[in-house]
Amino acid sequence: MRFKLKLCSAMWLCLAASSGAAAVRAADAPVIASSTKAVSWDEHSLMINGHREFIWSGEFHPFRLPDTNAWRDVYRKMKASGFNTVALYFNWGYHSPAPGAYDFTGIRDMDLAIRMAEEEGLYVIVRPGPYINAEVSRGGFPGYLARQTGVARTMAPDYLKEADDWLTHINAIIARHQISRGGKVILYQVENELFDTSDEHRRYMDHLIKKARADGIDVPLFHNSPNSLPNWVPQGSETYYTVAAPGLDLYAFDGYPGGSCNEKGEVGAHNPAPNNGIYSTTQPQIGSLASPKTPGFAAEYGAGWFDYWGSVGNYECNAKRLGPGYVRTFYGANIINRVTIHNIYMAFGGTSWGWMPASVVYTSYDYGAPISETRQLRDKAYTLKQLGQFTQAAEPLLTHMDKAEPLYPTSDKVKLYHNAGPAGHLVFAIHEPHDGMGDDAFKFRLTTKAGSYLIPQQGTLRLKGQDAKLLLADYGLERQKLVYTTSDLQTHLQQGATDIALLYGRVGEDGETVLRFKTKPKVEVIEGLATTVYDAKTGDLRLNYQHKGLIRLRITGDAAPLLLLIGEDAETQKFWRQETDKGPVLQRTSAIVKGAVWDGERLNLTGEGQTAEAIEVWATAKTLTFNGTPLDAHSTASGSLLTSYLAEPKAVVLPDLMAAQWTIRWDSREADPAFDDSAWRVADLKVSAATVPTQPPPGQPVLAMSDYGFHQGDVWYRGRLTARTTQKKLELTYGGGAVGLVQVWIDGRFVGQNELPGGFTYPKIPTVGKASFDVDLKPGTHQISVMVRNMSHNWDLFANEEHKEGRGLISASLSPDETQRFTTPITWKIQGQGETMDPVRGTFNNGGLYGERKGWHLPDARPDGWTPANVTAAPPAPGTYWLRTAFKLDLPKDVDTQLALVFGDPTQTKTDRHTRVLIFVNGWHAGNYVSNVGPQNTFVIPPAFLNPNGANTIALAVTTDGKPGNALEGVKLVDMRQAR
Ligand code: IPT
Repeated sequence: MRFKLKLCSAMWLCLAASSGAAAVRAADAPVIASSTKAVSWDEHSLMINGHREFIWSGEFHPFRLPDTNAWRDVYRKMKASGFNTVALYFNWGYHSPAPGAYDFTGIRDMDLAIRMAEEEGLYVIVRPGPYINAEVSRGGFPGYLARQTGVARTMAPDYLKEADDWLTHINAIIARHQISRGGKVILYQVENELFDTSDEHRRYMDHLIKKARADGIDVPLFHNSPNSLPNWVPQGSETYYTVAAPGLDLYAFDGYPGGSCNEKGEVGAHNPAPNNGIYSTTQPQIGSLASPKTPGFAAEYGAGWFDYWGSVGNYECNAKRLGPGYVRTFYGANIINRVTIHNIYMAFGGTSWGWMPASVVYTSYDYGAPISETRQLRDKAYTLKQLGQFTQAAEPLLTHMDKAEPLYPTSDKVKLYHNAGPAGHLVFAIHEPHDGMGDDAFKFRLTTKAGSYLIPQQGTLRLKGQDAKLLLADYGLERQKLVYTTSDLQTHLQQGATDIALLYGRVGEDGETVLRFKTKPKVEVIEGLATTVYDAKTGDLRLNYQHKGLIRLRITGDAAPLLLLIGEDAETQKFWRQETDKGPVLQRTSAIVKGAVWDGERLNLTGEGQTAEAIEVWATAKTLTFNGTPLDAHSTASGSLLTSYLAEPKAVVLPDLMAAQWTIRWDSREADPAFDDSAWRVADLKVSAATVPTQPPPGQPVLAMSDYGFHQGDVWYRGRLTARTTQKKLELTYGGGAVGLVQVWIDGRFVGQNELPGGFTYPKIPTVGKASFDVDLKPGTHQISVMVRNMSHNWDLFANEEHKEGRGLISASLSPDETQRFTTPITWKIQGQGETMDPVRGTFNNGGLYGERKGWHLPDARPDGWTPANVTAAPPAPGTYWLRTAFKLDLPKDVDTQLALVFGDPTQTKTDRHTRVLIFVNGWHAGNYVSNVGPQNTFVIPPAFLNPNGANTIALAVTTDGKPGNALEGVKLVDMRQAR
């Protein structure tokens, strides 16, 4: 059967796929014994070494942060924000420039990427492909696959040979980090979003599953079904709708139901949060219902969205659309739907530097994620922290609960979901419909072992705007009995004799919390306002309050004394929690606390602050330090230590690049008829491995760059021809990706250029262009030079070989005029960036510009041949010229200073200048600027690209048609973020 995607958000996916295959029953392949005991599961949750765990994960791509120190910063910020797991894609093409050649050193050290996550206390979900999509060029395939005739992601022998080689390499690294061998890798993803479930793809999946097992992968295997489709479930769970993959252990789905901002940069109407598990009512059923014996598992759940060339710059907007309200409603819905393995995409997006980005995106992959490209925590990171701490504190309940009696709110604008398990009850309150934005007050009757209540008994319980609440009842709050609360729980812990609990709610909203005591407890209000009523008959202590500031109560009853902290969001979002050798510790500060380690009685905190910050610490410590600085603390009535930390980031003095000495050097030498191309490869292939639309026309040689082993950036062609009659028309077909460019010279004269537009890829924007030039070639021999800027290769989302669409020239026809189509034969030579790589910076760093081939981008490029320049002066000629400057930095030590390069006016997303720049910082290709397309003109420089205390170089390869109006705008070095 075939079914259309019904569940898609308002995105390009809706246009896309339908399942191609019949539902499969038994498969031909034998079932392979699944995981070792280290990771087991049932329908409720994963169990790690027998212990139920709520997997609260975020996605991170080490290849988008070419700075191994910064990896640790991201991991620590993730941990601090409440994540207990990181999911990592590995990008095959990033490691392998040529068949059989692999590099896992330096920034490509994936053993280190996993090891660091382990050191920071995160579980690891690995996603090695071979195909990953991820908005990277060719979806992670190496360039050389574009030379293969076998169809990728099938059993084609040429493809499988290389795919297996990749897996052998990456699996060896993964295998030794598995939890079964003392590491923290708990789950392994096979392939990525294989929409089509044809027999061929099932054989391919089966092959990959067996390959993983043969390589020693013993943790559970899963596949991420696109768009919540119920495909690729474990064998035995297949239904009329679903396709099984024998040997897969878990079913997982991907979903981006939150949508994205519109083309005008407006947040737009919110989508309703779907039920992705036990409350799903859609057919086919998704989430835990598609696979009733495995835990609900969101392998990717939107935490932002990518942005495209020519947009209005939507990252900040997407961060807002998928902001705190989205986090509470959509992720909250997942929690009540028992999605207990929850990975958000992305936790930190990063930078698609060099030629890494796929055609659908530009350099910044900020994604509107909770951790921005500058490694700043956005608002929603703090909402995620509240939820993350909750999933860990309430883990026994969340990982073992089932649907309980339906609840009926007094308002039909509110919907309540009710789960219960051995550890208590969970009520999820959300608007009805789920995208409701009203101000809806409600009450509801809840009956648990602890009694039957009309909630709230006093004050108002409401949902206002995009909001949802996760409410607990009949719940063991450490040594206390919680009857119910209309506040959300953030965390609870024990410190010696004392229990501490942290509750929160929207500012100004009423809250009601009922605790149970045998005898009347003593209630001290340390700070804030709360009323208490004790009912000796029931033993209920009812607290009523407004969520405003931070209320502090000490309640001393028959169990341990309880410090109850109840705050508005902004207050409880300042709380950080770490697990230490001596149990959990808690801090309250607007600085970020990333770690807490004991040294005897001294607690050493690490983190980062941006201003002077108060720090309040709950720990049985005598003394405190923060980043090594001793803190002068005094104890408070709340049983905490209060101190302050002077973050005091020193003002950074950055060089004014516009006042610096620049030099210039001409690049496009290949345009000169006298240029020596004797060493270049003759373009003489007859058949291209490129997909059909980009085959050369009959009689012409293959020109597509990949067939000659050139894979990214700029590629040059030099042709020779003899015209019998006057030639009037030159027509070129070229593959450039979104925003691609072709420039043409004949006999040394510039003929013109053609640019492909930016835009959103689905519905598809052109990635192959046609350019037509009027020429006037008299009979005789001529020389023609063509430069194609290949902005990137397509992905292969639908496994249809799109990644092989040709790049560079596809065809070139020179004819006497429009009507006479006889084409003068041209013999071509080609030159570009081959299947080699800069041993440090990698294969995506460079294309094939003359200057790149000669190393002009490198910091040690020789000064001869460069002359003094004015950066904003008119371009010397059509083509490419280089601008270079050297500057010194003296950044303060132990301050994390994040710099960026800004072109022109950062408040404008595009200009009318047709100016393009390849940006090199100390030889590292930091990004691509296209002034007339935009939106990006601020380029975050990964810290490791810079020498913070010493000499640095910037080299800009500027490409224009030579018109004075297309001169480069100014360029500045700016400080984006400082923390110490
Ligand atoms: C899903 C991919 O698995 C992931 O690699 C990335 O491309 C993400 O989308 C979008 O950023 S594909 C899914 C949306 C069909």
